[in-house]
Amino acid sequence: QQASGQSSSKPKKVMVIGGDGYCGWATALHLSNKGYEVAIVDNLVRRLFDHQLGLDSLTPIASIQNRIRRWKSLTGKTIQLFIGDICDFEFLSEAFKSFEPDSAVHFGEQRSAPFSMIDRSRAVYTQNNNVIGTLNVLFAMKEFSEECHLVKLGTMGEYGTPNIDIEEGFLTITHNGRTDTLPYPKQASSFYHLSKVHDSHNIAFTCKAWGIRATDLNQGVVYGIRTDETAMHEELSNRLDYDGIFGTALNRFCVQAAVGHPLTVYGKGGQTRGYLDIRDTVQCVELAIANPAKPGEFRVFNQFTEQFSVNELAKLVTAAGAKLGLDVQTKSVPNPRVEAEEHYYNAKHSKLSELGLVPHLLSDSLLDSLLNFAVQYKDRVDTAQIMPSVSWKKMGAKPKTVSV
Ligand code: NAD
Ligand code: USQ
Repeated sequence: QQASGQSSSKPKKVMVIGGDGYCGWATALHLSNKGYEVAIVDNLVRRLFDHQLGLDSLTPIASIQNRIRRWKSLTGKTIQLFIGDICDFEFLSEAFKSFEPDSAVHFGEQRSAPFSMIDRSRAVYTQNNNVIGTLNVLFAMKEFSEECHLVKLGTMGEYGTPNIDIEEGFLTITHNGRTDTLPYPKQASSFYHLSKVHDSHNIAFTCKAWGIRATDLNQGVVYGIRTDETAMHEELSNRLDYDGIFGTALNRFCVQAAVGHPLTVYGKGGQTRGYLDIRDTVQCVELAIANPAKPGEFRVFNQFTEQFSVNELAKLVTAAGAKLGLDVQTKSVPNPRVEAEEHYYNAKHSKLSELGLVPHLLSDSLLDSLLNFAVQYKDRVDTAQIMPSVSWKKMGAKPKTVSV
């Protein structure tokens, strides 16, 4: 098992698509630190969404250029930067030809379920951006980097919440006396989550048809803020979303606790998902790169470390808050989504552990540090952004504008 980009004579080259985002920035720095030669590809559209919707990260974030300059001045390591849209095939082709990646890690998608459910145009944007972007990456690999390994961020939400155990990508079924191993059934519950299902099908097909090598990382909900590298300097700081559109469950609850807002449990709160620390996101991606899929192989890893229901998360944050002297309340909010609120959930996640993942489990100390971080930046919180504003049932074709 190759542990770092430096162990062969020439450093391995990794293209991090979406490298200015939450998971991508932490991963780009981690891989650069481990000796990989890294290039970030990003069109900065995530920063544009913030401007358009009046949102902001809890933490102040430097421009991508300043981030990369700071990294170079601290470590002497260069990260190349390609600013552009992967839906523009000419741009993507030039980036592939110029950088010649050994691996492409693809984080570069519209990743919010609520964003994809705002209105028709956001639903169409999400599926267009995600499905066409991924198709372009597959074509660029076929044309210019046939040996390149695609590490694609999928989501646990592709599986939905079936009443049987969730396997890692494939299910062996016996039907009318015959047995086959087939893709695990997909039951996504937003236009965003569905875009990932479409991506998975396109990737699986091109592995078969063209011999592409790919790993689909079905990631759970990510929490946390600091990694060893982003903690090195405030200009390397990662973003942390807490708003009702881009904020995810545990990160939101910690910020809510810090500002004295009741924790927003949607509906009955039995919604159970897989979760992982952002320090494990970067570790999992590194493991996938260091142990690539074979030509023609379509691998699926379930990338999370623990399962929690929303009620369990609320209890954990309440207890951690009490230790810091915070009086944390919880409020059941009418669920803006259409999803099961009480259900069976047992998802396998052994393949990354078999490759050597040593997880950072959600502990009291971690919750304390996340909460402390939220308290440190609480003056930056716009409490008007906390309540959910996007309804799965009420979305329509009419463009939704945001009023102040
Ligand atoms: P993010 O929105 O913070 O980052 C995505 C980045 O991709 C942004 O910098 C954006 O500008 C860029 N991007 C989007 N479309 C692009 C395009 N067409 N061309 C070039 N760049 C583009 O999201 P994130 O939280 O870092 O998530 C990264 C990936 O991981 C996504 O694919 C997401 O679906 C997946 N994921 C995230 C989580 C989570 O909890 N954050 C959980 C599971 C899976
Ligand atoms: N939830 C609440 N209260 C909140 C926020 C969320 O009860 O304030 C509930 C939601 O209803 C849902 C669950 O918590 O049942 C998770 O919601 P989320 O917003 O944390 O996560 P989700 O919308 O599923 O999306 C996030 C990322 C996405 C990624 C996905 C992984 O934004 O990119 O694909 O997590 S997974 O959930 O495994 O599909």
